[in-house]
Amino acid sequence: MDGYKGFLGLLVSSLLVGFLSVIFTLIWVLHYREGLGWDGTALEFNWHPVLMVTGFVFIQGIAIIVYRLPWTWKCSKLLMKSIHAGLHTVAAILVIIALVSVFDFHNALSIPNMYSLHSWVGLTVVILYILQLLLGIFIFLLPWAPLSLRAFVMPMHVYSGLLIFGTVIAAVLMGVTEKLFFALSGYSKFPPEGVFTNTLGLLIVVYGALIFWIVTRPQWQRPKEPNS
Ligand code: ASC
Repeated sequence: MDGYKGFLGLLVSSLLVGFLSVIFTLIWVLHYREGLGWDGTALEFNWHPVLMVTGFVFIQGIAIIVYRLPWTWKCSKLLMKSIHAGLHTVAAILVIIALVSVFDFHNALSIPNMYSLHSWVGLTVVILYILQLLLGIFIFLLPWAPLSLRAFVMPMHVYSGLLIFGTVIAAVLMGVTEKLFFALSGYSKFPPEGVFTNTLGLLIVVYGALIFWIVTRPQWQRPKEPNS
């Protein structure tokens, strides 16, 4: 177990930064904004950042690195695949609720949908995420696909997964920026909400950087079993 201590340190750091991102998002909407609700007002919109950061950033990041946890290497591959797919499924459900909240809010206030770059990148990556999840379940989790097909698709699955995760982070940063320009009249005057929310954006970038580092270290990959 090469570099186990280093792995633990990075794992704990990434979980802390990811969790802190969720807490910061909650403080943002509960303290600086109007709070949470489900009534077509800004309270309903506020679920959008909370659920996106929780599901699309934090939970997706954990789902990406589950195979890297050395103490799971003795667990069955099928169990680990189920946890990987299960966490991505939970994230996808939160993401869909987050989308409903923003469309609901727009429609209630007759705000146009899908005009911003944030919404184009965001919706594209949601569609890709759901496709990636369904393809992953059918090709890797269910027992029908032949090994040759799995081996062929695996590099694309890994590449797409990381591309999606990175693009989600870009979309979140655009969304945060967009919201601050809408909501703050004096963003350029360094108001506390602006500084706090810029910090949230940086935390999310650091979380992405840590997850990307963990998942790309060859020594922390689950040892490959023959015929799997
Ligand atoms: C799987 C699985 C793997 C890969 C491999 C293809 O379903 O458990 O380790 O696909 O077979 O590279």
